[in-house]
Amino acid sequence: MFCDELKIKVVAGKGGDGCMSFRREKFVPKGGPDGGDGGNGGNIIIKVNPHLNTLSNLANKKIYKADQGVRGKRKNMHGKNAQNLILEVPKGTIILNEDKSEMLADLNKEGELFTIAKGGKGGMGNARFVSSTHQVPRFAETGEPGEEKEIILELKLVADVGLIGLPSAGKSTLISVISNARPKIAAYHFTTLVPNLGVVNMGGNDSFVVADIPGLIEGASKGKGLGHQFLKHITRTKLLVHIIDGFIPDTEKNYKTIEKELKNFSPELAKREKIIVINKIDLLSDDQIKDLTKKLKKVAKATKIFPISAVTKTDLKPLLYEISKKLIAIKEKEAAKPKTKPKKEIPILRPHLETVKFEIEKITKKEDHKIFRITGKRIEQLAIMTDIKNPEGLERMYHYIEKLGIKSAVERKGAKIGDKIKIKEKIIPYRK
Ligand SMILES: Nc1nc2c(ncn2[C@@H]2O[C@H](COP(=O)(O)OP(=O)(O)OP(=O)(O)O)[C@@H](O)[C@H]2O)c(=O)[nH]1
Ligand SMILES: [Mg+2]
Repeated sequence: MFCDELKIKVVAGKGGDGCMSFRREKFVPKGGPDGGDGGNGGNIIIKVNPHLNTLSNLANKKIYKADQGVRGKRKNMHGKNAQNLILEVPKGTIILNEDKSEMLADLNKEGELFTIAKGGKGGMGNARFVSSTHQVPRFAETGEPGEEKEIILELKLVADVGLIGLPSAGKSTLISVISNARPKIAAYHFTTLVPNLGVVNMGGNDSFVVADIPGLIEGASKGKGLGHQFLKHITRTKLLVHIIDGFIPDTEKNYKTIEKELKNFSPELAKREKIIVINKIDLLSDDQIKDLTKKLKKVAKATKIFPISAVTKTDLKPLLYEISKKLIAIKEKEAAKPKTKPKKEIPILRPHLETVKFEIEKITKKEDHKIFRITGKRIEQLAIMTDIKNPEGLERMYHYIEKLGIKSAVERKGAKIGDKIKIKEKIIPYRK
């Protein structure tokens, strides 16, 4: 299956809850707190796999969830961090937000990693809350939820093979019979107006992407016809396949026309490896095919020519095998070239949480019972991870409300007893 756009939901793992427990040993009547921390939830990471050509390996699921961190345990045992969930995509994948208004990543390099959803932090166990003034904390944090978002993956296909030729040579017909592309085909020139891309599956992991561009004519490199605007699309291809209509006269001249246009457009492109194909052999006699093959070998200085019929699907296999073989050889040659410093995979670090930033918004106008909504990464995270029904949890929130400067900030806005502070879904009465 071919797939170049996909909408998925990614849900990173929740952090494991911290544990609340007290040492219980024989002959020790009152042991100290020994609840361990929960493990971090798994991140969701997108990774470029250079062997993939489509997004179809991710198309069978709508939601991808990473595992949760394991809960902390007694005896100060830390819960295990969850494994990251790695989603593999082809090179040239871009990641967009749900409504495509923002591009989140543009993945072009082999092995490139991008953390799309961060796992939640594990909650701290009660052993962590011991202080000189607080010897027996009866409170542990809950694990932080993992990030979740809807995203769109889009594949900007980079073609391996470019089909070139005069108008009506049969380029679109060929791509329609060898790949998943279904372009318009017709008996008039310039049927193809924009490039078509198709993936040819050779079985197993072997596949390649073919680009069919509008026909080229004499003067194309100077802007005649349509093809020249699209020649740039094939400058990144590894291999060109020149399709020649065997049924029309002047085969050699037609061949040279295209060669000249390529050279004029880019001498470098003209030197690209090429396979020459004579199409429409269903309309030719064996002698005519032989004769054309001979002529083309000479003019193109080629050792092999591939006579085919795209319409009757005659002799397509040898052509496809040759393309695949050449591509493999080209890729191997490229891989053997000394690379500029091998890149190590970048380890994913938990980003440092922002410290003191928060914002206040008065959300009720009533003078008697004002509600101040507080937003800010750190304070929201604390609110999510703290059970305020637990009196010690509530005390902890008051501690941070004061420490992060929220208390004095709401006071400056006229906070009085009876007013409330809302952080995420939690409502905490203001106190002096
Ligand atoms: N008899 C025969 N006709 C073919 C063959 N391949 C293509 N054609 C016909 O040739 C005409 C042009 O085919 P297209 O595939 O649209 O040609 P194209 O090279 O994409 O043309 P442009 O998009 O205009 O550049 C159509 O009428 C096809 O049916 C073939 O192998 N044999
Ligand atoms: Mg076409």
